[in-house]
Amino acid sequence: MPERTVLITGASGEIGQALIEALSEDHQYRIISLDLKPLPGKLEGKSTHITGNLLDKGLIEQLDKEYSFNQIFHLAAVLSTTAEHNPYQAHKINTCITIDMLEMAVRQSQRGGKPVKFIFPSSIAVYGLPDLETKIDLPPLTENQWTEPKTMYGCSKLYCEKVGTYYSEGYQQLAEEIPVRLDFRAIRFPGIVSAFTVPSGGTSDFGPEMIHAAAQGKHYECFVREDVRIPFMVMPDAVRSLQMLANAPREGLKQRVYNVTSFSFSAADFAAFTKQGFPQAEISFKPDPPRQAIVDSWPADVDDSAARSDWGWEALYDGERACQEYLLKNIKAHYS
Ligand code: AKB
Repeated sequence: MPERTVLITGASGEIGQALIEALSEDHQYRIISLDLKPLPGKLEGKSTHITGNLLDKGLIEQLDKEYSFNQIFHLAAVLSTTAEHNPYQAHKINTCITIDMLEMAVRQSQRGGKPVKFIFPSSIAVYGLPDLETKIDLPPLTENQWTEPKTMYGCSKLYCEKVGTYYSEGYQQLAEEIPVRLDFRAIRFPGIVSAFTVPSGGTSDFGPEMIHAAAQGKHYECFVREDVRIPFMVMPDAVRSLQMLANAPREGLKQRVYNVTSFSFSAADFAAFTKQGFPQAEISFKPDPPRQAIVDSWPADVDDSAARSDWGWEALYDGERACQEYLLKNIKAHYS
């Protein structure tokens, strides 16, 4: 009998699908998933899926009435490139929906007399470096350095980190009796690479796009320079980090927002690994200046020592293992 009811929004996206797979292996969870799109057939039976738009407030009210959640993984968002094409819509999806979800979670915390855990995927897009020279000279960034985002996506992630922290620590602070609040926990992800799905609308997508194109025998024109470097992580580590943070005892957590990382790769590193697995791969580089500028404003590496010391985080896949044992093998099988 499941003991915990978990809500996953944005469930049909890359992380959502992988998280449903992982959580459904552990039978203590009853999973409610939600997305604009249905889930792919392979996930059938693993969750109770609701197809709907969270901009429709009636939907959040209905969720609130029908379920009592112990944990909410609020993954629904538009990524950085898509957000730049329609910043106002991105604001509504990335921030207005998040605050409505926080409102529901705090109501549920108060009703149940216990904090609902609200797990939020943030991003390296909250950082914003002024120029390439600064980026090249910097050591890995901690959570509080250079949080000067250059994109609507980065602004909205940073705002949600702050407002989620507020709902956990300051909400109704003037009330006579401090109410039960929620328990917000955020992970700042680097670019994520999955062997089974291709991201859409991100600016770190050049890595996964390159490998998936090669596996399908397609030419790939990379939209950033060969030397550009940012941190990455493969999907199994990303999902593990969400589960680890969600399960970490509250007393050990000294902050609410944590960096996690695994390996730092340049576009040229991705191309070299792709060619090891697919020697016929055709890769060319034609930087798109606005997207290049976004990636140049993100750090080459981040410092995840707080996650390591507070909740025992450690990536299982470094760059070599990620490519050899996870990406190349699974991508080949996936497209064969
Ligand atoms: C994006 O490129 O928008 C995302 C991210 C770095 O958060 N993958």
